[in-house]
Amino acid sequence: MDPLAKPSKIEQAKAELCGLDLAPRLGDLASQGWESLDEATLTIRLKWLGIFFRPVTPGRFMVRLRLPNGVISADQLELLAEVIDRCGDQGSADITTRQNLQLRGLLLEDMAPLLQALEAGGLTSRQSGHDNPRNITGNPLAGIDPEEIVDTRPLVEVIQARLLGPAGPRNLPRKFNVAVGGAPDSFLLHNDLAFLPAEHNGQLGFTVLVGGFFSAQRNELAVPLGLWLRPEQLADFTLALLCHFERHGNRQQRNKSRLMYLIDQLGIDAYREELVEAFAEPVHPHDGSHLVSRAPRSGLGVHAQKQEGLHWVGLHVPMGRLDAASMQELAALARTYGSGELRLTEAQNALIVDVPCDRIEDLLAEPLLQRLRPDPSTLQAEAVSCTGNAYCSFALIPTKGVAQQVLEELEQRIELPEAVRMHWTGCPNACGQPYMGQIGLMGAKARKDGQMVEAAKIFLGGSMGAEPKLAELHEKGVPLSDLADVLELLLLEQFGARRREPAGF
Ligand code: SRM
Ligand code: SF4
Repeated sequence: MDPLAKPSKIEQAKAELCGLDLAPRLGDLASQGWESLDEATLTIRLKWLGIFFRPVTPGRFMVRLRLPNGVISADQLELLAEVIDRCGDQGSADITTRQNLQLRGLLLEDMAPLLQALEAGGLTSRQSGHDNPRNITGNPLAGIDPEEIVDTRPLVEVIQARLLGPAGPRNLPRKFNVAVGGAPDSFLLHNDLAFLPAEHNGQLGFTVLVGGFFSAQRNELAVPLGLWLRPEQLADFTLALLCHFERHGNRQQRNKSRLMYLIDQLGIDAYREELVEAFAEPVHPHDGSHLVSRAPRSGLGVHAQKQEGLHWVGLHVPMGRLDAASMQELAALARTYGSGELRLTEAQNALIVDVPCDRIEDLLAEPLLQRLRPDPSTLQAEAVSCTGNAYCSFALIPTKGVAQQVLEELEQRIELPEAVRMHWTGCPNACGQPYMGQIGLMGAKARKDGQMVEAAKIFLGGSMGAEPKLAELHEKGVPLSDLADVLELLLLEQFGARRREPAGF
């Protein structure tokens, strides 16, 4: 990195004014009207407050929350349902691939009251976008999981509090993903910083992995840093690592600014030494071995919790998209049948927790469960999809719509014995984590009959199991009109699918 090189335009905008300082001015900005805002405020700074300008729906903003560990209460879900309900037809919400929620259809004048309402409801959207530490993920079953190694909720909460607190970073060189594992199926290697449960001298703590990320340029799984930490050290260590990244990360080339590039530049040993010095607490060297050994459970259906007599009921949310009415109903069900708490998963589904045995049957008979099914088809069960071109200007295809349509078409044609993890994403930014799918699909363009048409690249072989592996390119551009046929063949030949008998046979 050339220290004399001029900082990028984005860096200049961030240095001029931190988006967090816009919070008290949101009312004024709204009275000016979004059209009069300068580009840096509209497209960069507002993201420090979790507010996203959507060029595809100008004037209708998206708000990305933070839901540490994917935990949300019925009251909070209801509050969010009311917010999008007020947006009429434009209002909706998406469960994201980081156990989180995004609200759509909001006006700039909604923002000041919304941020106040979020705070009053114990929620925040702060620093959820752009060059900030993103929603911190953990075991979606934390605290109720019979297979739990360690409850990730308090750890995730303390890390979030430290990062958003007064000493937390305000101007990172790039986005930053942190995750804490707590079960044998906590796959987290796509994060910049992942803590995986590990033993050291008979004591349970965490081994540290660094540098995982996906991008249009490069995709990497996190690598062992060679350190072991006690649980109570995670938050301060994360802060020290982020402060180091804030000082030393690349601010000249945005496409080389994720943490892995800094690790490449310093070398993992020198990087570790610098962190150990910055952290200034005793840490232990570690070989990186850990207690995570298999791909994440879907969590769908009825499962016994570790608390005797209680169950969680995992509901499939098609493509992670919710409307206000479904959110209200979901909140009401969580209150009526459970303890009033829900969990969101990276697979974009929702779990109702703490349901006593004698309430399960009634819950399963609720009309909402015909749409948000505990037992979706094996094709739908593990499908994940990014936003797509309905709201995202990077998208090359309408991801959620295409995914839903193709899967429904395939359901008519084939039977699949076991769920196949299909990850759909609209462009090479890979928000839908296509490299983690057994099948990954990515929006693309291809030529068909002499015309450029919407298409999908197909990736195969991603594994989140004991030997994690990123999926590799299999087809570089299948026109969307041929996609169901191509996937049908793939599922028949490689995933044990069988053709359905024609109707009336
Ligand atoms: Fe993402 C940018 C949506 C998870 C990699 N991502 C975007 C933007 C903000 C682009 C934009 O301004 O339109 C998308 C907003 C669209 C919208 O209106 O919803 C967007 N990303 C999403 C979400 C909503 C996809 C989803 O449907 O679930 C996910 C929100 C997570 C959250 O709650 O915070 C989301 N994005 C991811 C992930 C997956 C993950 O975190 O596990 C990745 C890959 C992992 C990673 O970051 O290393 C991801 N998003 C990107 C990138 C490429 C980053 C890079 O280093 O180049 C971009 C583009 C960028 O940052 O320049 C991007
Ligand atoms: Fe948008 Fe591309 Fe991310 Fe999909 S993968 S949400 S299209 S940036």
